[in-house]
Amino acid sequence: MLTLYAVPASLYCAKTRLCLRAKSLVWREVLPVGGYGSAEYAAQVPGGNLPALEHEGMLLSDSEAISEYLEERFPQPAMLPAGIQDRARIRSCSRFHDTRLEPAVRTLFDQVDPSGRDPERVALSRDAVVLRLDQFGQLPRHGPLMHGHGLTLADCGFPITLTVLRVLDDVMALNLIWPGAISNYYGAVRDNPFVAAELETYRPAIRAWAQRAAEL
Ligand SMILES: N[C@@H](CCC(=O)N[C@@H](CS)C(=O)NCC(=O)O)C(=O)O
Repeated sequence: MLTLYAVPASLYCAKTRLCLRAKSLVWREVLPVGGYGSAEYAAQVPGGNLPALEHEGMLLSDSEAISEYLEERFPQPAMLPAGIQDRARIRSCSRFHDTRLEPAVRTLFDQVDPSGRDPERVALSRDAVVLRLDQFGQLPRHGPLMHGHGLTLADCGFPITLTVLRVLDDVMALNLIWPGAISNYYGAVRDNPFVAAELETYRPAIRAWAQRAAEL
């Protein structure tokens, strides 16, 4: 049995859920013991971060480590290409998501509430997001998705973060203009049935979070 520790509005939990869906796995989803940020959960998962996956007596955290574990433990359908260099490229793109794009988007989170918003910080965050979107548009992509037409490990984080960005843009009126390559990618990846299924539940969760934070 696979157990996913997750909360509905968490971006990295949605990324991991998408990987589970793409592998057609069955999993049980539970809230972190004692609640998000609790000492009980931190005692169970050092660092206290979400998501975490429990499987066959092992508890693993970090979405990237979890994805790679799922790929090795459940190799079909493959979510890494066959060639060594293509596999490396996909891993590199996925790391770009986790270490470049998403952290830039995350700097907007504490600015959603208009009562505590600092226009200078929003402008800096917006510039950082624009830079990362531009860089994302230049990543080597071999097909409409990161590699061909099927989902790879690198296609799990981007559709989630782009959806979060759309919601934030809407709530905070950021007026972002995406590079054409990103709009094309987002259109193509949302056509994937696993992405569509995940976004059907994730989009309302992140929208509700943003609207609550903005007190709309
Ligand atoms: N690199 C980690 C990042 C995970 C992450 O930032 N998770 C957030 C929820 S979306 C979290 O747990 N934040 C609270 C914390 O780190 O204590 C991953 O890929 O799993």
